[in-house]
Amino acid sequence: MAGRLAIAEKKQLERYIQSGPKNFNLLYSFTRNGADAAVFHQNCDSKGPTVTVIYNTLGTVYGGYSEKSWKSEGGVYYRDEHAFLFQLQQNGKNVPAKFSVKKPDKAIYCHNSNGPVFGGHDLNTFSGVLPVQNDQYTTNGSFTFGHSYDMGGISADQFTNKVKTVTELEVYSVSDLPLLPVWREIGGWEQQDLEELKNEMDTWSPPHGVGLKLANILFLGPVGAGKSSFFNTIASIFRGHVTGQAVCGSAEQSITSKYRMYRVRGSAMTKPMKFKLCDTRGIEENQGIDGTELNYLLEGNVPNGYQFNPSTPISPDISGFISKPTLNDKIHCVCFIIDGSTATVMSEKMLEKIKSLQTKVRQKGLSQVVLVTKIDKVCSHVEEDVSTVFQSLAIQELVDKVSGILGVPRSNVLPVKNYEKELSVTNDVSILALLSLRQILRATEDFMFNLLDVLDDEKDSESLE
Ligand SMILES: Nc1nc2c(ncn2[C@@H]2O[C@H](COP(=O)(O)OP(=O)(O)OP(=O)(O)O)[C@@H](O)[C@H]2O)c(=O)[nH]1
Ligand SMILES: [Mg+2]
Repeated sequence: MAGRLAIAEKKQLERYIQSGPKNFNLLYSFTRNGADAAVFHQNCDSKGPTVTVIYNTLGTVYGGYSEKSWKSEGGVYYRDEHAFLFQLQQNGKNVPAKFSVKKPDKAIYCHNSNGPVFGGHDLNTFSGVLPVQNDQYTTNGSFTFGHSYDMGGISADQFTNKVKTVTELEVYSVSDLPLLPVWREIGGWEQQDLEELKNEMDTWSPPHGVGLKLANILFLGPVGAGKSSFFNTIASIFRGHVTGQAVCGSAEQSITSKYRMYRVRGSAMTKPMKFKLCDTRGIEENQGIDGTELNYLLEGNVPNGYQFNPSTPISPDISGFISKPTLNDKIHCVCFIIDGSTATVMSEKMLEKIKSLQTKVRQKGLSQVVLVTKIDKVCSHVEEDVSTVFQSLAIQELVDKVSGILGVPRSNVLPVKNYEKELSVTNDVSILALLSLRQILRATEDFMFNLLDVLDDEKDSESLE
């Protein structure tokens, strides 16, 4: 069981702990092990640095960190200059705050009949065994915030909403996150590797004989996943500087409102490459592209520049509807784009919607790949240095999970970091994006080779007649 702490919250705690990327391993939780101080000690004693996280019934998340081990004592304080209390959420909103220890001699208090206790006693979580009712625990602890920790003017009431009912208490051990041996081999991260990849994309064309001038690749994915940013990333690589040709941003509803079949080229003077990247409006739980609309997109009925309209779904009545699309108008590969920092906590409804779109894509015999974006938000190693991506345990686990959730082979689940805040292009970001594009084009070729087989079979049977 992974615990409730979200990826972004772990990263926030990592920043507070301040000594590089961390691994959080769940040792104990109320819901898994029961609210019992003896079990807390069995699971958490002598485990080194830990973080305790409390989730109250009003959506406030708070707790404490200490690098000193918990112990079953009769009541002993341990010194820790690096201990702190923290708040991550207040009433369901992200309000992160760190409260450093001011009396390090009293950083934590170990008693065999108590759960985690910070300070003397700023945060005394619980003692003995707590009953559970309707999945809630009423703690018997106490709060004397400000005694051993500097609360910066925050009152105990603000910290805890004055309630002692909690839905969960978790204790994670915290350790340095090492880099793994490379788990996915790629060429390299040098300028020469980048040039080779660029050249491969530049000279790519549909297989001879299939009757296609270029490939159409459709981007599909939830609002804000990074679809438009991925196009911008690819365009930036070939232009040599970061461009914002496709409008991106963050909003509850899709920023992209038009269907755009983008070409990629080095400059206005150079020839475009032989594929188009087709950007769509984001998928939402209750609106956005559905099965019928996807069908029109896949069949090539929708004109470039079509203005998506949530209240009027795509139909043959829309302006510019292509009623007799040729093979060159159709989509040849679908690329699902998913936000890596929220992929594992996607709502059931969103997941159902994506799966139903995937089924449609499979029924058409089209290839599909999954791009997992925002990997800089998933692993601090990657945030610092993108070329560590295939040595990151967090990214490896993410790829495995997304592959399982969406039923796509791991080789077609591709981690990417888009250009978003950068002003200039870098080899590592560009190479990772082009590796994904290469895999997308290979998947596109798979579909085209299948088409070629059909065409050849037809020719053979004609020649026999
Ligand atoms: N940190 C980080 N941010 C990213 C990444 N990719 C995209 N973003 C940010 O995520 C936000 C949404 O990106 P968009 O490209 O507009 O997402 P979209 O999928 O096109 O969204 P809609 O058009 O609204 O459906 C923007 O603020 C981007 O800057 C990434 O790899 N890392
Ligand atoms: Mg967009």
